[in-house]
Amino acid sequence: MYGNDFSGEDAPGGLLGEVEAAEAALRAAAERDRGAPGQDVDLAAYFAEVIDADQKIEPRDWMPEAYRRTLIRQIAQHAHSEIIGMQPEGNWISRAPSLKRKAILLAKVQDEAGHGLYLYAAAETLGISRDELVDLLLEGRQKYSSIFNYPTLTWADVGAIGWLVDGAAIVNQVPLCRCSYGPYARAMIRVCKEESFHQRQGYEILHTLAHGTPAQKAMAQDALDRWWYPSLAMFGPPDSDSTHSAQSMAWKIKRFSNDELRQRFVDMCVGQAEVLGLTIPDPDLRWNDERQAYDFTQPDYDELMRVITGDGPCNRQRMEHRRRAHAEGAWVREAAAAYAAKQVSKEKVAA
Ligand code: FAQ
Repeated sequence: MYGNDFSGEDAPGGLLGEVEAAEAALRAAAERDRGAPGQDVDLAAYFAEVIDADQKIEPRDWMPEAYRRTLIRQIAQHAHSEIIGMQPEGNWISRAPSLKRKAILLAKVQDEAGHGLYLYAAAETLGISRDELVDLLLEGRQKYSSIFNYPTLTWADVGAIGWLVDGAAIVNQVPLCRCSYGPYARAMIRVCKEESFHQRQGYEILHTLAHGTPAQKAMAQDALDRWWYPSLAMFGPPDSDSTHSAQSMAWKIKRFSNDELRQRFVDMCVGQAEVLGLTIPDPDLRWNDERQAYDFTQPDYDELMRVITGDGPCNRQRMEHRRRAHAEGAWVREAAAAYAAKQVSKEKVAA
């Protein structure tokens, strides 16, 4: 067992096997494409039929306004999370313990920027611009994942983020590869393949520390102690308090509930922690034979709500940094726009 190499029962090859199966299903759905509806078709009924048949809604298709708004909310929140998520890890680029570790971390943080880009592009297909989305984040009108409001205090935290945060992200995102909205599903396939690699690099950092000196092992354990519950909280409020789950599942945007995915994550981590020789900080964690799953202590959902509403340990710092980076990058955007305009006018002259 290494990183996310565990045998899943749902698909051969574990989570990556599921991504491949989702990719094949996506291709098959495209081949069965029903094309645009005829002129006299009831558009709402056609939308429901496409969802029922497990085909994809594409940007050209009619969709209920609430479906469009839900997708913009979720995809934008996801995109913002990737971009803000660069900060806690970026904090360690200059302090990584070796050149090799530095190069790997640099590449990983750069990948997160790429994920943000795919996701903003997917959201743009819903009729909102990237500039508008960025403004909504900067004005505090859209969210990003709670997890990125926790500080990275030691190098082991970079390992814990890879193992637990990327691990939770994959468990949450593999089902999104089967999301009913085509551009989001396609973006997720690519993101999941890369996240899987990220998870392994984090696991490898922790494995090295956990098998190093007693001080290194203690540092790894301390990181697990601090990141475990915030990682469980990433899956969102419990099903009983989840505002959007029922509708999102009916539309096949979400395929599993928050609690189902949280359980799946815990079940995946237990064996991996054993291989690391680290202890998950939950005295009530134990196998339940009847449920064929682990019983575990839930995260503190009041803390989750505090962090979501802006009162986590690093919310202000993260947003201040994002606003500063956005302002300092204005000249780059202006230069790129001026260059693009110049190219267009050159092409016009040549035509
Ligand atoms: N943080 O009704 P639900 C990553 C909000 S990417 C903040 O259950 P839903 C990669 C929720 O928006 C991590 N807010 O909502 C990486 C809603 O608020 P609203 C991001 C949260 O949408 C790794 C309210 O609570 N991943 O880590 C959170 O059905 C390393 C009620 O909740 C995604 O975004 C939270 N944890 O389910 C990058 C995946 N949980 O809008 C760098 C896509 C809930 O009504 C380094 N998103 N809320 O005011 C999803 O799957 C879903 O949106 C959920 C929430 C599952 C997060």
